[in-house]
Amino acid sequence: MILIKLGGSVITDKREYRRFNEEAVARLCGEIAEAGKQAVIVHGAGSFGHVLAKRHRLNDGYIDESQIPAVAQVAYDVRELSSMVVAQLMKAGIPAVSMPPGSCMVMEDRSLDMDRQEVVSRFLDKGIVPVMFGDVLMDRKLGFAILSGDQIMERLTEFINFEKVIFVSDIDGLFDCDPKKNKDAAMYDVVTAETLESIDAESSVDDVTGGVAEKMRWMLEMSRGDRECILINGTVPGRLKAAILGEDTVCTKALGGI
Ligand code: IP8
Repeated sequence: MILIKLGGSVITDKREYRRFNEEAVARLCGEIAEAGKQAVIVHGAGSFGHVLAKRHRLNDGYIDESQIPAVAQVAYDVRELSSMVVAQLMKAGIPAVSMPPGSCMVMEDRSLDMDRQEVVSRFLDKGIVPVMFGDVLMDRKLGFAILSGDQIMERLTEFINFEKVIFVSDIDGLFDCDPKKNKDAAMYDVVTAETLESIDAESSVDDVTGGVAEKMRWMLEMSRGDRECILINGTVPGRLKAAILGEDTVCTKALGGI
């Protein structure tokens, strides 16, 4: 069983409100189908979630009534996005069901309250792929808040024994500094707890490196036990399928946990 996160930067155009990257999603769903392994899919919100969530400060929780229509609009937009992702999965021959987290879960001070996953396992038992996504959730303390796809991933790994976790983004992997600003930036093929220690030592002098350390820590946390956590560039055809099948491809692999 594999856990795949389709990042918002790949499935949407982040620069434009509600712009769906249909072509990329169709290809990625085709790659998942061709690889033929059972999967749970989580996707990001991209421009279907972040634009309005930021404008109306939804992650700060309830401030005033003016935010309420935006809560409903974001919930609507990310459900539409999820339906479009599911439509592409089904076109590729994968039976899939969208499970909106905000419709069945709550948060407590931005922490997801998910104590069981019966519904996920029952879908999986019948060969149906559950699709979850970053959403706006009711929050016991804050009124409402934003749940990221990454938070769902973390919780799912506590319940299900995934052999592999794959993050599909629009970059080739993790770099030691920003590759857009520094042509000498080097990509990590493999990261372990030792790599993180060496980065941590430098992060106090470099913000970008600090950001890399954060991502690395996150990937390592997801790679406990025998599980690999892989970051790939989903804008390049073939890499997702190769990563699912365990074939050689350009990526960063986190191993061994922390
Ligand atoms: O794209 C964010 O989820 P993410 C969810 O996985 C919303 O960070 C609604 C902005």
